[in-house]
Amino acid sequence: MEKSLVLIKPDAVEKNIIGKIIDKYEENGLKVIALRMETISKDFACKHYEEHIGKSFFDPLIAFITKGPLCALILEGENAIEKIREINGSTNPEVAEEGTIRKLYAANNRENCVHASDSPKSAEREIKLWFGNLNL
Ligand code: 3AN
Repeated sequence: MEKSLVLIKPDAVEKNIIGKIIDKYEENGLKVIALRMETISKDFACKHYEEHIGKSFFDPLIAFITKGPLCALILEGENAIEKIREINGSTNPEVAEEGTIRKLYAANNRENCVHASDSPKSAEREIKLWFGNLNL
């Protein structure tokens, strides 16, 4: 069984679609094993997105991800990391596959509703960052 860190970003919380998004994961056999909701600080957001420091979209990304409450979840399942990224769809909703979360609900490539770990290494780092206090 594999674990991945998922964020339901502030745009999705604002749109009242937390339930619809979690439903997509659950109906694809993924299990929610941890969940928290909060508005994160800029410092914490920079740690989460540290691989993007220096990129042109970094500052607006930090402003966006800290603008209101988000949900952080750990999902578990077979092949969870790849499966979740398929369910989420491409970063840019215009090119995302039909039926994916981003195709259905995302406004653009910044306000794109969800984040998910992109590799086992980033899943380990992100789970420790967000849920390091849990004994999983
Ligand atoms: P993904 O979340 O699809 O793995 P990353 O890791 O390349 O995408 O980018 C992290 C986040 O940065 C994206 N989810 C999105 O919110 C934002 N982002 C990525 N590329 C752009 C871009 N070209 N313009 C604006 N925001 C972007």
